[in-house]
Amino acid sequence: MNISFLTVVVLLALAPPSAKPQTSTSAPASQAVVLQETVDKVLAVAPVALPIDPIDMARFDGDVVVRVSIRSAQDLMLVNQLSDDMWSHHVGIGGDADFRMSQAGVDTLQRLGIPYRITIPDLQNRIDAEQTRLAQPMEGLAWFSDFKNLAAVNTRLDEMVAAFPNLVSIVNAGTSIQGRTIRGIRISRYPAGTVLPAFIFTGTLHAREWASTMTTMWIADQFVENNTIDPRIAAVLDSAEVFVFPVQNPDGYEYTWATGGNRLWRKNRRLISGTTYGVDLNRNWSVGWGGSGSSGTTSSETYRGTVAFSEPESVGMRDFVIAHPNLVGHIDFHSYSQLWLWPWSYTTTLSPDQTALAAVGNPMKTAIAAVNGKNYTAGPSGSTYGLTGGCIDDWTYGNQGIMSGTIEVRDTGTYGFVMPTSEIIPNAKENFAAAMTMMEKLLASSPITITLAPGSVVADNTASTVEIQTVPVVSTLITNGVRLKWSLNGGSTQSAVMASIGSNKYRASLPAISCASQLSWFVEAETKFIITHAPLNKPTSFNLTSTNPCFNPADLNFDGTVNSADLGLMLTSFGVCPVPTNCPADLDHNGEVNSADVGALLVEY
Ligand code: 0X9
Ligand code: ZN
Repeated sequence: MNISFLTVVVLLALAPPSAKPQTSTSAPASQAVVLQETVDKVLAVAPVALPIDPIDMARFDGDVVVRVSIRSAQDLMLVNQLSDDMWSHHVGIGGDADFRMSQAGVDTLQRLGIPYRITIPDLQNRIDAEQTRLAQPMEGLAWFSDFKNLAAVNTRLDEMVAAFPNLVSIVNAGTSIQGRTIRGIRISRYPAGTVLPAFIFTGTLHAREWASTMTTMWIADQFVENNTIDPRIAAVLDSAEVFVFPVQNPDGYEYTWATGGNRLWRKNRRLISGTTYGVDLNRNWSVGWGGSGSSGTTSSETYRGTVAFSEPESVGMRDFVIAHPNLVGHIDFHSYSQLWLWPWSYTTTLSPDQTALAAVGNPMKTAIAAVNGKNYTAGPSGSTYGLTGGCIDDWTYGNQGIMSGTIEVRDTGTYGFVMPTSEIIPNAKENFAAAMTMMEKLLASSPITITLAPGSVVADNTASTVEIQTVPVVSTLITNGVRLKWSLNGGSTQSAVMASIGSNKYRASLPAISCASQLSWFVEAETKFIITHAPLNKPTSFNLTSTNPCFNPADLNFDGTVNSADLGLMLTSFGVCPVPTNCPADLDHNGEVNSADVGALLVEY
């Protein structure tokens, strides 16, 4: 189990020759680049056969979790040789990271003088205690009193549908590599396909992160159970639909529960070769795929796969998201570390929407703290956490324009992945608050308020002017993003870009409508993250019905019908008789006033 400095020197000598040498004269920025390259290089080195426990082992007797202070690339390389299971994937020089390793590995840290602190001295005991507890009957206990396996999650989703069939329906995002359906629910008061903003909350991309399963299930549960009781939930459901996928990695999750499985499994369950399994489903997405913080080594916990979207689980989720272009917000829940990370995660460069992301992200952090006083660190992932290429949230944001990010839920390492049950509900509640805040902020970011030009939108037979004023809140409008939309007598929807007239005001015309016509219209304003409608974010319109009767030029007295009174009026105007009511309109004396009388009149004149 000893690792000598000679080994380190040999490993360094084996490093790819293309790696840039570190120079002491580099500017800080390029130093950071060199450090990152060194980190990547270290992680790219295939683990050498050291006598440490393989990750596939079902038991972890003698292993501890240790928080190591990574002072240099050499520290990182050494620790990576002592552990192939980094618990907090926060790889940064000058920071701390948690690793599972054997006691012998810890002794080596000690000998090498690398600062460390044992955070979980009795890992297997904790897993054993969890297994014993989970083996007890749970009937009669509240659902959130303990963690739940895949079957129980699925049953719960089905129960939600059964209890609220008009609100909840099952949706799915394809099939895992072992053939399990990736199941979720849709929560909405409106029929599927209704155009309104949507949110998606996802969990358990990493199998062992059980707290993320419970967090997403709690969000689903709150939205279903309290859909009318809680006014904030009711308000969101008035304007939006919500999707929840609690387990995106069903095979991996099942494996963390199964006899013969592994409580600490992270990846999916693709058989790669021999006894090597698994692709990291949070390194398999196309934005930043293959970048820093991912590995090309099949046995690595961050193995990215052979190509972006090589895995059916990521394909299924990708296709679900693509099929729902109305999605405006996404949170992918992980554990642990108490972080709220928004894009980008593949680069430290700030996203062009950093202002908007922070305008929603900082209140989310505040909302979390308001529940139980927990302080989550919030910020752009690349600089807050470290680089991780190929993650789901970079894709939902970068490819789909969805406001997204990753929440690492409780805790900060005292328990890690094996969390006591007493943490389930407090953790879920504070993260529900984060989700709620994202939804409310986005929905309230409606960039438009309506101010109609005086006297507009009432005239028959003349075009009507609609004038609105925008109030950008979260992000700015896209080009030609303010549009007037209408439909005449239920026909197809027409659209006109509203012209900017200054002072955040926009104007466009509705077509003239004549008698007995109906015009439905609304205004939409599109920003990067959301399309808002006026009136409201609902599938409703303003309606304009012609107030005038249909005009017939023969209806000379405008009473709505053409009759002898109109003919009398005509005769009067031609001077036939002075008073219309006494005028002998029955010119041919056949007993009725009709077109023959008009003919007689024309003959005479
Ligand atoms: O490494 C990961 O995938 C996440 N950490 S975890 O310990 N749950 O594995 C962090 C992802 C951070 N990057 C993004 N914001 N995507
Ligand atoms: Zn994770």
